[in-house]
Amino acid sequence: MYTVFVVGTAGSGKSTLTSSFSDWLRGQEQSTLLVNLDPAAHSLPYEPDVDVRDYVDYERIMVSRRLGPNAALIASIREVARYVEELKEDVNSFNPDFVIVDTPGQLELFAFRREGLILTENIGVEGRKTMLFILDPIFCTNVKNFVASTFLASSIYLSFGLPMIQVLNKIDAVPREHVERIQGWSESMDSLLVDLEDKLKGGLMVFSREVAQAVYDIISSIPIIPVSSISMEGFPELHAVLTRIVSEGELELR
Ligand SMILES: Nc1nc2c(ncn2[C@@H]2O[C@H](COP(=O)(O)OP(=O)(O)OP(=O)(O)O)[C@@H](O)[C@H]2O)c(=O)[nH]1
Ligand SMILES: [Mg+2]
Repeated sequence: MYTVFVVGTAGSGKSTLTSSFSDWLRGQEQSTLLVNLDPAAHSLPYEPDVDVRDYVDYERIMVSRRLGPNAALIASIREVARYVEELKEDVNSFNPDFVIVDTPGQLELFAFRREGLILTENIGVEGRKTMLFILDPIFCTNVKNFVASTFLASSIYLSFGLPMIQVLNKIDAVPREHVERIQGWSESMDSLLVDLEDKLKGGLMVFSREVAQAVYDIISSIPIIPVSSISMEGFPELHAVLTRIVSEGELELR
């Protein structure tokens, strides 16, 4: 059993990728279990096998405690963490090849709070987990946003300590040269530096080289795989990297 946590900023495509990557895996004869960890999800593009909404009622928490949407989500995720043993048992009882876990849209409420860590530590088998950090190319085409995204990915990596892959989603929705530009930044520090120097004006320019170096170092340990959750382009490559991480993890465990 191998567990994949799908995280990313609001609307980056976590639920759509959860749905279509699991369809793709099933097409490869891999049994796949879908877990929804988002208590506030209204409708999902897949039928979850394990669903936190069976345990926690976000709307009721919001109304009964008179909370706003984000405070209600914090309270709901706290409540979800109380059911961690039940969720763990639900998942383990299936024992599939892959478990794909969709996470809440408000990334910071999941990634930078204790409850997020409790859930990722308890769901799945130690040493057989990976996190997919979903990048939105519409946002990342701007070099400053690309840098911000990379730093966010590294903060999440530090927070959870799980192997991580950055998935550049929605590549069908942007011109091919935008995708190539983003890939270029991840493959050549000079290309990133040139575009960054062009965008950082005045006093900020003195940081360009350090920022480019830091981003380049992070990407060398958190690879970027371009995919489309609509056309499924890039899924074979994503699967290959996941498989490589699994086998490296198994070697480490021996
Ligand atoms: N063109 C295109 N659109 C996509 C792709 N993946 C997701 N989308 C669209 O992006 C929007 C957001 O997708 P979701 O899967 O709901 O994103 P999410 O990250 O789960 O959103 P939250 O849970 O609300 O944070 C939807 O309109 C999707 O149809 C993709 O690969 N290509
Ligand atoms: Mg979602």
